[in-house]
Amino acid sequence: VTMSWGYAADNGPDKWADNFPVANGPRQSPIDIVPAEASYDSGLKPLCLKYDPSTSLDILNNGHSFQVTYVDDSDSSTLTDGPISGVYRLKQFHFHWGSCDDQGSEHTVEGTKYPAELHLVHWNTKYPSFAEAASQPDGLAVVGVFLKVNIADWGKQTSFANFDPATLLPGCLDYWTYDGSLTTPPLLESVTWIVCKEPISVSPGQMAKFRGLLFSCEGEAECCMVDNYRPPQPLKGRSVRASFQ
Ligand code: 1SD
Ligand code: ZN
Repeated sequence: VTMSWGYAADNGPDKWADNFPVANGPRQSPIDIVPAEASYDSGLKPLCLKYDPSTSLDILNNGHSFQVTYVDDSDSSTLTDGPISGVYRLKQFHFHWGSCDDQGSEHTVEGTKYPAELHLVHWNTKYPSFAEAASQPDGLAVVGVFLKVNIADWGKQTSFANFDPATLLPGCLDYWTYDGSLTTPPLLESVTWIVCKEPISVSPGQMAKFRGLLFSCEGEAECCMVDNYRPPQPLKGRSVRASFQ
């Protein structure tokens, strides 16, 4: 029986290359974003995100995060423009977070870690399915949004039916973009990353709920789902572009 990947010492990011050699490939994610090294590209369009809340399907603990899945058999929830061409459909969103507020994001900004990072995963409809898109260099586009903890929002709660992912976006959609990979095995180098400059706010109570989720299955020793992030990977000569000056 081969051990499956995770975030512990014996199966975490440092071990992923044993089973997924592309872990050391030329366009791995996440990265540390150094704003001063990013080049402003006036040709980058604003992001166009059109989400239909009625297409949210389910919420699932997949053993390494929790994700909300969307119906993706038509162009009902899409990402267009920004750095990409064509139409990308929303497949799911999920989060990565830390055991404390000092860590948890995958991307970092000049070494600064945020407590959590949201990923909205989209696939290029020039391919027949998510699975086929996931292995193409222009197959996926993931919008990353940093979360910061805001004490003032403690205790705020909202309903979950018809969940509109647009409510998770920051007010300003300025972004950095670069060519990268999935941040979890199989680490496929198929992702156009779009990382929003502006974080969204989350309450301490909400972070506590993230940290109360479990990696472990029913009947196993309880193991809290925390620190489910991959650290920054080498840039290897890639350029990071900014949509803003
Ligand atoms: O971690 C997710 C993983 O759960 C899955 O959604 C994958 C896409 O198949 O994407 C990665 S990530 O690169 O968006 N973190
Ligand atoms: Zn992710």
